[in-house]
Amino acid sequence: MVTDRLVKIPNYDALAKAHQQLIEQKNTPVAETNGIYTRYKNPVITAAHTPIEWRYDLNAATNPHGMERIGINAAFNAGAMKWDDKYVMAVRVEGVDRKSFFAIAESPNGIDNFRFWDKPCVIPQLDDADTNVYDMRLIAHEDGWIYGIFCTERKDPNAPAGDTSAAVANAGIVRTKDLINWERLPDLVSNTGQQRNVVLHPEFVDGKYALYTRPQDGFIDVGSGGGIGLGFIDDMANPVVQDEKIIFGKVYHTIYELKNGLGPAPIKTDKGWLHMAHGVRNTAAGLRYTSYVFMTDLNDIGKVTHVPAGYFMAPENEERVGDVSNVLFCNGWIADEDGTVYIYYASSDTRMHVAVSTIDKLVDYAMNTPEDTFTSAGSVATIIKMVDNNSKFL
Ligand code: M1P
Repeated sequence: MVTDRLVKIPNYDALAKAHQQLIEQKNTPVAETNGIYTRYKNPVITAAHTPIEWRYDLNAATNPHGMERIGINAAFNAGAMKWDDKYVMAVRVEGVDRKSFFAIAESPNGIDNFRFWDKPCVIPQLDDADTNVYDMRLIAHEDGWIYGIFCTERKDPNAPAGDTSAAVANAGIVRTKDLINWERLPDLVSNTGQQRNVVLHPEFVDGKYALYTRPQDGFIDVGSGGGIGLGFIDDMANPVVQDEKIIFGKVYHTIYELKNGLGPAPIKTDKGWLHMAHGVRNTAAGLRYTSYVFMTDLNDIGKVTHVPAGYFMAPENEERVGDVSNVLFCNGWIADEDGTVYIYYASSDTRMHVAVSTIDKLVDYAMNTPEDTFTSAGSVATIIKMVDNNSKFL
């Protein structure tokens, strides 16, 4: 009996070796630190981390030139959580076809060796199918489910004829017990036209689910809307937001002048809830995205208690350049049992990085960094106060 012998593409061994080397590359902290966090040298996930078998037809009979058949453009804006003693991210992987999807990558130590699971996540579709999905926040809720809240984007049905870019963004919701099987729930129902950067609070508040929102008038522009909102939901299977109120608005001449949005779900500390968000301002070179930190009251989660002035992290060096340059975006962090916090951030809509801090340091930063005075003279007064206080040490 004659059987076809399976032969792998000729470049497979070289591809596999390079891929393995990339994944196993040891990451090291960079020397410079502001005392608040330490960046790590290498990006933790890039497009090149995606498995070879997602991209290459490995059969030499059907791919004699060993060509890449499915191109991956970027891997960024990942939600994160600790799962089964591993550091996992739900990564926004974007193909060269511009479609984003989610894929889980895990690491044994949180700083390197991130490896994608075998296949991307299969997100069940509603009657109104998603055109594009992105920026999942992973939240282990006290109800026992892990929720994935993400942006679902569809073509604007009211776009004028010929307008092929107008879109509508809303929050899509899935839940899982194993990060493999995802149950799709209805999309968020809120009073505003569009929503992005929606995040679930990890605990019930007066028996309700609490949701951080970011209402917006248009797809890119938040318009007269915007700011970080807080609303409540009785049942995640019927996600109608009630009592949505803005708890952190846009402010003139700040890093969140144009728009802002919550990053990951907040971390509970004994001093309050620690939040990471992003702020956007416009410049002659386009939009600039930086991250910032604030705290809310432990018992009144709508009450902002501490807001350090300015950004927490801004894109630096190579981070400044990518598909959408000058963007630093964080929607995932992990607080470990020993108080270490792994901050996963994307640079320029292209790749993922990690910076490491601790809950103590982040709380100290949030509570003791001077607040914005909103004027140059105020900034000068803040510095002079510091200098005067320091004079006894000089
Ligand atoms: O391109 C920068 C970011 O733009 C959007 O964020 P926001 O809704 O806050 O403006 C999102 O598309 C995000 O994915 C992207 O990183």
